[in-house]
Amino acid sequence: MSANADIARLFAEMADALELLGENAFRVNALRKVARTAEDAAEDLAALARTDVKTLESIAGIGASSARKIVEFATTGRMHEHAELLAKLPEGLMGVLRVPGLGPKTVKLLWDQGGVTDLATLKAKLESGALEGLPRMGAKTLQNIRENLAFLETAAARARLGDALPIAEALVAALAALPGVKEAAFAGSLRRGKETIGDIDLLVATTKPKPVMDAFVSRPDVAKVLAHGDTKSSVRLQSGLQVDLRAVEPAAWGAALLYFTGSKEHNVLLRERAQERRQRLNEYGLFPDDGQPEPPQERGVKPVAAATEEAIYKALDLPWIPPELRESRNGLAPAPASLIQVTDIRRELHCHTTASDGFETIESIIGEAKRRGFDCIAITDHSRSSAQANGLSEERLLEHAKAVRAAGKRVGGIHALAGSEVDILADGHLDYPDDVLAELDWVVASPHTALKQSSEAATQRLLAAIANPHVRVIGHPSGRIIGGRPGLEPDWQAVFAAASKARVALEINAKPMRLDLRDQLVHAALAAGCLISINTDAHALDNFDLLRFGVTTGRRGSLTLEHCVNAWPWKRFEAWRTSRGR
Ligand code: DGT
Ligand code: CA
Ligand code: CA
Ligand code: ZN
Repeated sequence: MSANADIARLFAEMADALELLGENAFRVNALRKVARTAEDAAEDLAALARTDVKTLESIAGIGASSARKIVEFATTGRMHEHAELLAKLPEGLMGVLRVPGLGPKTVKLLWDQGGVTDLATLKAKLESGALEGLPRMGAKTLQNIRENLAFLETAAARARLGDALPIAEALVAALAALPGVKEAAFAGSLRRGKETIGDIDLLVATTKPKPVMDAFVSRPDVAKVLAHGDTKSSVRLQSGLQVDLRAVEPAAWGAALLYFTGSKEHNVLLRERAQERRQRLNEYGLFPDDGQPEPPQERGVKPVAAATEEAIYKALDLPWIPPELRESRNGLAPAPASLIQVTDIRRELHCHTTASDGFETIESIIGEAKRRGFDCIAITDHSRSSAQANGLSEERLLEHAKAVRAAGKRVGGIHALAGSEVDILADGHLDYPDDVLAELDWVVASPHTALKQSSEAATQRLLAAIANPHVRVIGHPSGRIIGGRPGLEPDWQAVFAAASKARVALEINAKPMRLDLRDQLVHAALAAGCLISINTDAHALDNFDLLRFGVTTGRRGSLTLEHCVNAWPWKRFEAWRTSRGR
């Protein structure tokens, strides 16, 4: 999976570089096609490159020359053409492409005619007015670039949970397999499930840390060793992620895991609680406080608890607190009894097929939902205004609904709902008239365009969608892309009050680039009495694996089974689904 993502990134960067260099569009498009193919490929392309080049070459979109590049990457971890292409550009120019809304064409113009070579020169020239008067660079465009650059700066350098977690899991598995390693885990914001993480914090328990540190810093995916000590090391991976590794004594494992999981605010609250009870908590354990200034572990004081997190919380008269709830907004409150878990989810209520922009047939995606043990799947292809996503006309929609019901019967053993992800247009109207929506079993309504409208307009827009009696879920309510665009900023309290009253669920879209609603808003929505629906918005079969990111976001918002419509017993779900609009 993650090798495919690397391959996709390298090809996309080569396409961008060629475009910046003014190369012909055919080569650029061919490379982009390989990037998309690699991103969506179900099979591990690097593994295929090592074992079966013929099959690799025969995949649509990958020709002999691309296959050769993938083989080089699979065997050496490099792609020399990529390096050569990037060397032809000013070092920071590719970074300018990270500004939302700036594509290769515009960046080429800024470079050729405006002398922009990196983010710093872009910023300086925007401020000095040097870019005014360039072709296609009106005052409004320049102002947009300014705003997007500011957004990039605030979002800078943090990795998405969905990118970091698989990498951390692979690192933990590799560390756990080393001789003498008793425990290995990731900690920090990643363990708390934050939507973006600054760096990966890894922890191992071992009595012989040095060989573990040596093995860690000499991994092939390490681009730079930032620190290499006996119990502490830090590296930068080729993907750009920073990883910190600490080794601790097995007897202090729980105390270290607790400390390095954070949050800092949670640690402070725990230390204060320990102090009130004449105890001292640090990364080595919970100790009796004997008033001596020197750290207790250095004086051979025996800890009250240290080996597990559970033991430390218990010694502080607290239940174990799940990492997702160790944020300042929760204080030291215990987790709700039925905090949502991945295994609670019984159905997927938002997915796409080849009828719009998905990659799977109706039957194949229903089959996958069944294999995963779901009792129901709602097929929700895009509506007519989403032309770029091949949205369905009214006629196609009604045919499609028939096909969904027929496919559901053929697969059997699972409820297949014929639905739609209907666009909420900028003014709040839905993209199909009510009499068409009334023909469907299920309606998710989502904003896709006009995501920069005013807060007032956004509020009216979402309220109008909630008021429609056919709508059961508002999909990705803000439309934000993490690190990409901020999305709608309505009066959320007004939206939550209306959704709660109308019993319309708000979605947590589990796609790691969305996680929308975000955790704080889930928390606020629940406080207002809202229902929540967690969906992967699957476009491909392995997209169902993204569910855990949505569940983590729900947990961070204290979502319980009772408030999640995907977790309800079937009868309760059905009663709710059919309770309006018909
Ligand atoms: P990040 O990496 O910015 O997404 O956020 P964290 O929470 O992973 O922070 P990081 O990597 O700086 O440190 C990992 C954990 O280690 C942090 O959550 C709590 C603990 N920690 C680090 N420095 C301190 C500190 O100065 N005081 C306390 N109490 N805890 C700390
Ligand atoms: Ca961290
Ligand atoms: Ca760190
Ligand atoms: Zn959508």
